[in-house]
Amino acid sequence: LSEDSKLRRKETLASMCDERARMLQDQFNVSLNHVHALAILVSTFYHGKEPWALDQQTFEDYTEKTAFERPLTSGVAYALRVLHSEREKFEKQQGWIIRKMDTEVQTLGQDLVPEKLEPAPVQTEYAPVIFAQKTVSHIVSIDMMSGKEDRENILRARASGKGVLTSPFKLLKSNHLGVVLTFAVYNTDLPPEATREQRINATVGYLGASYDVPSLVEKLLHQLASKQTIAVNVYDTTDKSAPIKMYGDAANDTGLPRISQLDFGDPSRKHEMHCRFKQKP
Ligand code: WA2
Repeated sequence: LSEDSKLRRKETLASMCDERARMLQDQFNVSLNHVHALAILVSTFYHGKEPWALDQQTFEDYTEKTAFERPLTSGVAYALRVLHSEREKFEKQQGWIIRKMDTEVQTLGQDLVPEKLEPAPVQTEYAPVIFAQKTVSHIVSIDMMSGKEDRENILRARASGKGVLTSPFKLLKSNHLGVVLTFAVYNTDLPPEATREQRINATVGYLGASYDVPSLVEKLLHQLASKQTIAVNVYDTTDKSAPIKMYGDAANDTGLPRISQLDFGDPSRKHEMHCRFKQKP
């Protein structure tokens, strides 16, 4: 292969990879903005109104009809902040008890029902899901603070006021790695310069979206009809020494990959797309 065609091949790969990375990033950003808007909707119609102008059925209908606004998401849900002192009253009111997240039960039983889960052990506070899009109805009543990744996200979201992302982990009722995006919902309009303390105190709940990354990236790349040409991998590279593969098959080695940066809006997480030609020239 001449130096010239080698260079051209490299440039082609770079532009294809950049295009795919940009598409993925843009679609993620679109859905992030809509999840943010949903958090404001909950704040307005649930916490801002007496009596409540939002219930599970309304949330379900609304989120189904607006699902097209949140590309790449597999579902959205709202978890309420419940202090231990309010637990008994809350459970009576709901007619169900707060359950502990159990990844074993959740992935083994495809017909998972929350009734199979243990009651949440005593904690100072909980984050049970009270509203869910139909696609993730299996997480209603589960304490999101009882899952490691969800808990970290909740704590980071409410202290920062920003949308935050988990590292990749196995979502409930899914066999793939996914990520969760969380926005805190506050009971007052906080000034932009509010302290962490003020934010934590004003927190009333958490609006989250789950992303089943492999199936959603697959769908996206499918639209581009280049799957025979290039192999795409997506990594969480937050820990540079231990990247986590979120999408793609084992690399069939055809030389160095093109690496395109991905920005999913949470500065404490880093992501990259790696692209390779599937065939040697
Ligand atoms: N949503 C869907 N599947 C999951 C999951 C989750 N979290 N965690 C594990 N599997 C209600 O941040 C608040 C959604 C968590 C939001």
